[in-house]
Amino acid sequence: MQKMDVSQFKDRYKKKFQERFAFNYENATKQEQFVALGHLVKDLYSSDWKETVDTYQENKQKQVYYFSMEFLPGRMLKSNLLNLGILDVVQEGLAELGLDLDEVASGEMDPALGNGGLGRLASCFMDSLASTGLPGNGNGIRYRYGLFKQKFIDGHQIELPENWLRNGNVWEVRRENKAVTVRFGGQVSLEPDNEGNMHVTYHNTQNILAVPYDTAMVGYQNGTVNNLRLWSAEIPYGEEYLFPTEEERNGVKQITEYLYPDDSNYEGLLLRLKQEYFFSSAGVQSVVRYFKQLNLDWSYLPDKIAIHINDTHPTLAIPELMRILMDEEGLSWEQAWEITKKTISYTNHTILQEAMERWSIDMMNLLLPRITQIIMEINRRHIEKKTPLYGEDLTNRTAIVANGEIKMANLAIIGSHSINGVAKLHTNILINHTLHDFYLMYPNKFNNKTNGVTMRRWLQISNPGLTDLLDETIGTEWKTNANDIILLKAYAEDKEVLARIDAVKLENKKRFAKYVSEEMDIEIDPNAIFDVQIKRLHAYKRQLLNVLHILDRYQYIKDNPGVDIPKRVFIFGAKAAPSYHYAKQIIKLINAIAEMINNDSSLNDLIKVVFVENYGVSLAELIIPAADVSEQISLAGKEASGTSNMKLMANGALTIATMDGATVEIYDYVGEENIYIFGMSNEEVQKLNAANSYNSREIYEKNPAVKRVLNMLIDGSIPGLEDEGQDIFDSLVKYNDEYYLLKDFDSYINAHKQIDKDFRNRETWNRRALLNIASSGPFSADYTIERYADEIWKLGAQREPEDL
Ligand code: 26M
Repeated sequence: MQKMDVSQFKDRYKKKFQERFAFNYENATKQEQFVALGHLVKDLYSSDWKETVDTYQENKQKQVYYFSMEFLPGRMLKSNLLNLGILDVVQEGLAELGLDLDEVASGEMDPALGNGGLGRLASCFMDSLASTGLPGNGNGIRYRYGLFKQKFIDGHQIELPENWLRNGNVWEVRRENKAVTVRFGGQVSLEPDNEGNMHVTYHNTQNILAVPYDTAMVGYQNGTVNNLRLWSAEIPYGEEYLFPTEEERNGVKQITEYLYPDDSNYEGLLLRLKQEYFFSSAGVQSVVRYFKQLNLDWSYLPDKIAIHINDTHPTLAIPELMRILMDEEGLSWEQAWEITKKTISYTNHTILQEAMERWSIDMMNLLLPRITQIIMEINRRHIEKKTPLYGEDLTNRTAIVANGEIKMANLAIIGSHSINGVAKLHTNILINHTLHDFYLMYPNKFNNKTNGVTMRRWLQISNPGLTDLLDETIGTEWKTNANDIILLKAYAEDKEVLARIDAVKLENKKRFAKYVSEEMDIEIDPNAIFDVQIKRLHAYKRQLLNVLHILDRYQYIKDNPGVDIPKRVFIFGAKAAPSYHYAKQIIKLINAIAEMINNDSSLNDLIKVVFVENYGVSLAELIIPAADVSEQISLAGKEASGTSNMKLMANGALTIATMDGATVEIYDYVGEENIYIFGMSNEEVQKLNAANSYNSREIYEKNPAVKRVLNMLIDGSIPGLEDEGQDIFDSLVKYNDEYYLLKDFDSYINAHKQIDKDFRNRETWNRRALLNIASSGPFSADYTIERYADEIWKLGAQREPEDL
């Protein structure tokens, strides 16, 4: 891309605005100001976009297709400006035009096409693929409505539709000429032709058009612009008559209408299955169509294409690739199977049994008869081949089909060449526990790829103050080589740098405090400890343990008026799945204690509770740079990785945590003096599970602090609670506290007491913050993606026809 100076930018912007809106930018809304800028930016990368795609094809480079049901890209304006290397020019140019970049940027909708960690990871990976210059494409669904917009009414979560396309979408390009047909329902028959080859014919299928919308994924100042392809379901042109009723027409639109808002609990719903097949099939078809243009023998497909499936949601890509290779391209089962396994790889993101996808065979058979046949045959051959080698018991435990259901994880493992976990601990649990049977069969398929985050969005864009500090102390190499951030360690004793770290944090806290004051009408002191827990609401993540600490602290302050401890602001951001009753009760509880505490002047502002509404990527960018303390307090063994832990660390927050997920690796890098570890380890949890001896009521009876705090839930101390107090109390006392909160209570409280002490010593605290920032380099998604590329996708070394 050609460089552009400030005055050139101003001219182009004025012209662009005039072209699009035919009036002056000064009188426009920020949405309009954004749209004009977005189109200008798109002009700037469009030739690189085309060139990147053409180059991959001309060089016949191996490409990876990242299939994900969810993407959470966040607003793209600043990211594109940064990656194009014109963030400063545009900021300055807009300022000279009397506009503020942040204001204009807020005119963009934040596409919430994902639930949480899994979707955000997919978007970090897209950024890293482009920024490391790797040929990687996204494949997903263009949901008409994103994840619901969260409102609090009387402290309860209310879900509103999120019409993110309301003002159009400047970044996407509709590519009707690349549309494909996806078939549902009907019957299949297998008939031999004259030469005795079997032919599959379909009858009475419902044919749906999958139309791709492409979005550029701009690499960091390297000229690479990759593609994210999201599919939308439509009635095929000229076939409207086949969908005569309103209901039938709606049925088509329905497929890509909205994102399922649940990220922890699987429900076998037909529409969800339609979504999964829809984008898997469309993606595989478009990949195969591309491969055919290369004019190579089918056996080269795995040398040119890697398909990665993000959790089991796109697993139907496996039988779909089999179907196309056999039924449409005439390959034998054996040929198709070898190619499919070599092409596909799979990431597991959870060990929670309730989140494992299983589909009823009957439902699958009605919706996808041919795909079901293929899955049954994969299963039959698997059992036939493995039983003599591993015996009946082990083999049957790995069966894809059991009890009238199809187990998607089993299909994903058997039909791929690689399965990875997302943190060392998680992978070890998969190997030794959850998927041990498969490990015995396929030890070489298993590998770990610890998650990472893009430091461009999560440091450069969201924390410009810290970015400047880094540039001025250690130079700018860290921006392309995140491990260089370790150079900051040399400044651990530099009082000036430590004071600057403090000053940057304070500025970020003021920025967030301003938001809280304006949007929530709560005044918080920027000098208080900002203690942050931001993640989906789930019992295993133990937001409730955080609440118990707050209530304990509340009691302590009530008992000791005028006590001298640092002020704390407890900051929560969390959405609950709409059907997750218990999680919604916790939301109500947090809002109720916020109401109680924030309005109690006798507390002298020593505690405040801020529960932001509608937490998502944009709010994360505001909160994370302002955090002093990062809460990563899941029950050990339950959080596969976590990624907010990495973002918060890179922004200088100190972590209070159990030894779970990738937080274990944060501990390894930053060292025990610079992190607050508490609670049971995974081994201790396993032992306690096995012993079957846990008795939460006994802790309640014997530990006075626990008793006092829990009693607050049921004795009317917290105004505004209805059933929630009793239900939550019962979950902890009567139903034996499934996630062992009470067991970890004391050590959690003690860790927080240590934080109070340590925060007082500003220099020591700032040094620890510095060491956290300096140790965050290994969590750059650039490294994660390079390991995927080298070890799973083999994007570098590929077999060429002449190598044979
Ligand atoms: C499944 C079936 C039906 C409807 C929805 C789902 C579903 C959607 C999302 C299930 C799980 C989903 O996401 C799980 C997830 O986000 N897992 C998180 O992945 C992160 C990235 O690897 C990890 O850091 C988190 O620890 C893990 O909880």
